[in-house]
Amino acid sequence: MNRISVSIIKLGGSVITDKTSYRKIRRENLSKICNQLKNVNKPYIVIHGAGSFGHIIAEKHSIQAGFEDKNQLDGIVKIRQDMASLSQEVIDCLIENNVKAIGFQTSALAFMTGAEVEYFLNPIEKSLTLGVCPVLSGDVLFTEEGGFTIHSGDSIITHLVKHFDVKQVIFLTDVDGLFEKSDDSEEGKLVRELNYNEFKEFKVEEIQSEVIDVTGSMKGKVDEISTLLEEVEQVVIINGLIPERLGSVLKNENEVSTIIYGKKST
Ligand code: IP8
Repeated sequence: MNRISVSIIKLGGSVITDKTSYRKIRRENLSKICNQLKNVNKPYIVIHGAGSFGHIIAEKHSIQAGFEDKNQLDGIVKIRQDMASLSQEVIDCLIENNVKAIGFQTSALAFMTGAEVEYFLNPIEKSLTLGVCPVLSGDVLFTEEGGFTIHSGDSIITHLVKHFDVKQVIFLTDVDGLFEKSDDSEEGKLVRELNYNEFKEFKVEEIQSEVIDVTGSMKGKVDEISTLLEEVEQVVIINGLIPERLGSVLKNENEVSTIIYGKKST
């Protein structure tokens, strides 16, 4: 079977929302990011994180623990409502920038049984072949055993790379890339490039953060990237608070970032 070649752009929750303030969008930054996507003429999927539209309520109602009591249902209803409005903001902004974007509700396309997430990807595949950009987000998934669980945007990517021929995954985060501890300074040093084997040995320096993230911030991301590298040619981590960097990466220009090469590129 011929797999569709595609790139994936993950808009981290911290670059499109203020994670410390419930339901607060970083509107100006979102708009600048969407502007960078204006004239991209290769197929790509946009996935966005939940930021303060998901993580705050998820933690309050212990959604990641699965169903424990009926009070949690108010939590999942609220998260779905909030995520729908965040996704709509992202989609509207993309459309304003001439991107033919259509939103897909992740929890309506996927269901979890045991550790396996089963997706119905035909609509995504068809939209890509027609030249439409699918937009998905982290979500609360229904599950066979636990009732429900949090499914992060990064986990969606891990699944999509098995189905599509993903050339490049670009993560927009609130830092310049991956940092490693250096002996001669207190601050970590930005790592510009890593190959597959170097990444396996890499110990990320977690930047301390006060914000609530039920899916595990940079450490969680590093674990997901590890899996992605089995399939993907290249993973790029950039600072999405400096949106022009996205434009440069899309044009293959040298930019402040961390580039990690996948197994197939070794
Ligand atoms: O922000 C989390 O997705 P992420 C999804 O990509 C929810 O980790 C609903 C908290």
